[in-house]
Amino acid sequence: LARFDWEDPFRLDLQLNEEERMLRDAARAYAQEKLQPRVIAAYRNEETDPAIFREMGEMGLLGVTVPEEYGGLGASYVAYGLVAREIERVDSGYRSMMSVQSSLVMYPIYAYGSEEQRMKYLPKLASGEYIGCFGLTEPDAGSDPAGMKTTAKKTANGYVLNGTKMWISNAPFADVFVVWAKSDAHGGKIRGFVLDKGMKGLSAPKIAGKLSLRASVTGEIVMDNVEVGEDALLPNVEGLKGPFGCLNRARYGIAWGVMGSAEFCMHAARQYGLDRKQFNKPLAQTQIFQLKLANMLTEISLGLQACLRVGRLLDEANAAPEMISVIKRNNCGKALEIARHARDMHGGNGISEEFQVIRHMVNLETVNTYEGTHDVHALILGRAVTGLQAFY
Ligand code: TGC
Ligand code: FAD
Repeated sequence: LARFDWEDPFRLDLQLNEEERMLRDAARAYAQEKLQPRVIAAYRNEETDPAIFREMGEMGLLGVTVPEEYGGLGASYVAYGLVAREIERVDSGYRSMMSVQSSLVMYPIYAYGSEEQRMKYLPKLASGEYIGCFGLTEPDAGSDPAGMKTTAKKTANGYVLNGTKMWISNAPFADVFVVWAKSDAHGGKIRGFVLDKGMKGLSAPKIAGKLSLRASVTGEIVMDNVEVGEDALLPNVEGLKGPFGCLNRARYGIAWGVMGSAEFCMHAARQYGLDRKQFNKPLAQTQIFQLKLANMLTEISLGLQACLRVGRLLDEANAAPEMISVIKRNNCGKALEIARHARDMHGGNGISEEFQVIRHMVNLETVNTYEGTHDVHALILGRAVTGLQAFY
């Protein structure tokens, strides 16, 4: 009879290649040895250590899928997903830092940039010497990015940018800003621009007081007549498909990442239930506790298999955005539910920072919202099923 391993129910490990396993193990070792010891204080104090980018860069964890000639590893999307899972096992905010840098900054510069832009930015983003951020959302344009107000006006030598981006991960300490604006020289179409820290009129104030994702810094991007040359324009994409091409990859990574967070919560709840006795027996020996663990195990194993399938299709350049909506939406929703149950299963201890489940739970509220809310992904899928769009 085949042996059942509750930590790897469908033997995901056997479905990976050697390179993927090695990268997963390196990411796990880094996350557990370097990130886990600092996360509780970082979260409590709402502090983000920018040195984390250098550390991740040294480990090869930034821009995993970007070709080696630009400083990446040229590894698979499955490998990228495995990295996200290991980092988010510690904290969604740390995964956020990694996925913004990899999917939302390095990917567009690689996919839409000129050779000069690639050479200028990618190796330093891969090493973590540069920190990047991605500005799409605005105060009045979140789920509906087509409603953005940021403009790029043509000048003799380039463009002048005006507008405000809101809720931007990494922005306060970013060196490189990938921002999206409506360009008058391109018929009002959305175009991408790469801005550098220190440009006149560019600032990125921190948004303080977040009660979720506190280990990852978030800010605004304020552009007040920022003058850039023609070389700041990403030449090879026009329209919303530019930012959405990046979001496809980041959303895919999130689907893996939240499974790491859910696994942490499940494992913590299991151990707590084995250790703690009430009514003269371990909590883990009660039917309701076991039902919750069985549900967690089921959702995590199904979620991971779905990620692997979509990852393989991405690696074959055969993944439709709707597939990514299925896994981003479902895995975030299930991870949030798992974290809420794990919090409850810890009783009073569940609200303490020491047991960590409440931090995962509160983080997952953000992850369920950003990169397309749970309901926005339902509408993307509803549109695919019916052929009718229900957004407007
Ligand atoms: P729609 O008419 O559907 O499409 C406009 C154009 O875009 C193309 N397109 C896509 N291309 C590639 N991939 C996709 N997933 C695409 N989805 C759409 C589409 O083909 C079309 O192209 P063209 O050439 O015909 O012009 O656009 P819409 O305005 O109706 O969009 C509706 C909706 C709701 C689907 C979309 O706006 C949406 O997804 N909203 C959610 C916004 C969002 O996800 N924001 C994320 C901001 S970044 C972030 O949160 C980072 S947090 C990261 C972290 O810290 O980890
Ligand atoms: P809204 O769009 O106002 O949505 C509010 C509610 O209305 C939601 O429940 C939504 O599902 C619902 N809703 C909206 N439209 C419809 C509809 N048509 N039908 C039914 N219900 C609808 N953005 C970036 O560009 N870069 C980043 O790096 C980044 N990082 C972030 C980090 C954090 C910590 C957070 C919280 C957000 C970040 N975001 C970032 C922004 C994020 O992508 C947006 O918050 C998200 O897309 C939702 O937009 P919104 O907040 O404006 O909410």
